[in-house]
Amino acid sequence: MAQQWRGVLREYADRLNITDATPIVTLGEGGTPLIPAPALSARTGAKVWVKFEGMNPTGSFKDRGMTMAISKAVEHGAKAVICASTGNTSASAAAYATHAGITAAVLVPEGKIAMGKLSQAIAHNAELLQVQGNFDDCLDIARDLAANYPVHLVNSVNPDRIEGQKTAAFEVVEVLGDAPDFHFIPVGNAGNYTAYTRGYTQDLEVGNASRLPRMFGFQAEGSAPIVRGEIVRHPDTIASAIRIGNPASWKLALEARDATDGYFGAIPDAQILEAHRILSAEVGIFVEPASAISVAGLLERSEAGQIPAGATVVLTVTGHGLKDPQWALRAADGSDVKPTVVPVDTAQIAGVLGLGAA
Ligand code: AN7
Repeated sequence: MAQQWRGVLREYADRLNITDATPIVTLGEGGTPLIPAPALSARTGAKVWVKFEGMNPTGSFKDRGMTMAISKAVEHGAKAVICASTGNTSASAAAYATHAGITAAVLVPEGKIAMGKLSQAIAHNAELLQVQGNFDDCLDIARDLAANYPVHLVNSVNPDRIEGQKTAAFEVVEVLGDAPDFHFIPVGNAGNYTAYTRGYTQDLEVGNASRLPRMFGFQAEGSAPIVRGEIVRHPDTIASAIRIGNPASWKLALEARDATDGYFGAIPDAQILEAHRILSAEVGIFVEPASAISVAGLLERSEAGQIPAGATVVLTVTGHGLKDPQWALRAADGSDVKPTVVPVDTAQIAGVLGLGAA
């Protein structure tokens, strides 16, 4: 019988901070596809690959960090975990906590998280509270609660999260045989940007890779504190996952940028949605808007002449399109997409489809 993928803690046990005493809480996360994207290669002249993190058990990259954070929480005897979230962390925390038989409390900004993510957290039995504030307010409160009450914090300020998330870089290096030249990634709290840099650095140190990729991170223009160099009090973007004005891993991300000759850029919402359409319609990968910013960032940097022909480029797309599917039903001009309605009639349908005569 073939053995199935065992989740990132077991697959990478020798490279992670775990011991035989760590109870492994897994839903089989990781092992996600690295997909060649000929349409993006044709547009840019680079060799473009997409790391599709929507293929994780709860539909986002958060599962890599959550298997680690919840396993460690259980190892330390935690009965309850807490997180603030723009949606994906809450869905992941809820799923892993309930699998482990402990409670997840999640704080989300009221009315500002995608329906799919809200449904997931509730389905997985989280104590979900909608806070009348933004994500940054939620994170402040979650930190406060964890510092003063018997509840374990599983936001990415918890180093176990970053530790688990670095496994995505290991997978990229295994498939390509080396690190890519460039790695493009969405940035909210900048935890994942930091995690990939750690993973690639570890691969370089042990000789699995010969170089570090240049780490290129992108924030939405209305929510771009790292690019602007100051906290954004009222962050705003349709990419709700990265609507974050005061990133938790800000300092670590700047260190990672400097270590990799990296870059942070800001992308307007209209370009995020255009990239979302290109990735869905030309590559066949459906993501949530925040994830499409990797594609938008590549197109912008390529047009700016910053991506040499033939460079190997990996784009991480962080969350599945089914979490926040409404954007596909909006056309480039902003109008609603209305699928054509037809009668039960083969000849008429053939006509509408332009199939010619039978
Ligand atoms: C799809 O769920 O912060 O820069 O609370 O859901 O590591 O924060 C989500 C972040 C990118 C940004 N893409 O990653 C949360 C949360 C998607 C995301 C990010 C998030 P970080």
